[in-house]
Amino acid sequence: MQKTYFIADLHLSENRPHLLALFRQFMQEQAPEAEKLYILGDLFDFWIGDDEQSDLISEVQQLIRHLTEKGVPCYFQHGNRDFLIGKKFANACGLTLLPTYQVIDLYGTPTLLCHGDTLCVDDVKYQHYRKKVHQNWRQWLFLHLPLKVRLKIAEKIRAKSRQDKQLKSTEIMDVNAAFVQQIFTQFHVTQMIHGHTHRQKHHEIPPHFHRIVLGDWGETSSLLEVTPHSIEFINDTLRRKNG
Ligand code: LP5
Ligand code: MN
Repeated sequence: MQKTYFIADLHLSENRPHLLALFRQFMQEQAPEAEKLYILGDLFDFWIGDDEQSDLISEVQQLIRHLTEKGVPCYFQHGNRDFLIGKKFANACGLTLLPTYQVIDLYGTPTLLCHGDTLCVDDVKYQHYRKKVHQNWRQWLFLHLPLKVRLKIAEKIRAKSRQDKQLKSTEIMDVNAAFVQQIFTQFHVTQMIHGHTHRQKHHEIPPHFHRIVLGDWGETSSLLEVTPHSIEFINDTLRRKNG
């Protein structure tokens, strides 16, 4: 059967092996049946450069490589936590990097894909921070620092983000409806798929717009399965293997 999977916000980290187990299950059991897999950002909890190595990173790389070698193309958009994933990592697993906004033909429906953080324009503090960390010269400097220093800086940013988030309302951290409309118009689409806000839902916006929000991964996975005839969320738990 023709199907395409979309996932985002797995936030894989060494501290949460359950998430890696869910990802492994998905990549081995479901993803091989798809025509394409789109990862819309925040695959990792944070990323400080393609030169970092860990068992987690090697396994994720291997899982993606096995999929792409089987002939299932795999596409990646950067999230706000792993925007530093670069060509070295992508090439090692056969991943195609996409720009911040990408329009695809999804079984006849032009569909805009993005991580979702850029739609949250009311979160002024975040957008200001985002602009800075996306400057090429800043990223170049950061990536030339020793790994240990980069890790320290990332931890500082994470701590500050956690602290700031406690003071922000859920509305501020959600997408801005007017901005979403602007994006629909700008890209000439009536359908978009994004993650980031973790609020898994298919919003039908009159008269004919669809905004499909991917969920984050936790106790369960969060997949969006699209076929020529259906759009469905799937939330799987870890299936225990016998033996
Ligand atoms: O990710 P989530 O959902 O928890 O929160 C996001 C926004 N926060 C972030 C930060 C990431 O979580 C952590 C990223 C680690 C990156 C590592 C690489 C660093 C590379 C630097 C290259 C130059 O994205 C959060 C949003 C929320 O989504 C909802 O949309 O609100 O945004 C913030 O909280 C941002 C803060 O308000 C402002 C942060 C300023 C940080 C200043 C750092 C000072 C320390 C510098 C030390 C040298
Ligand atoms: Mn995110």
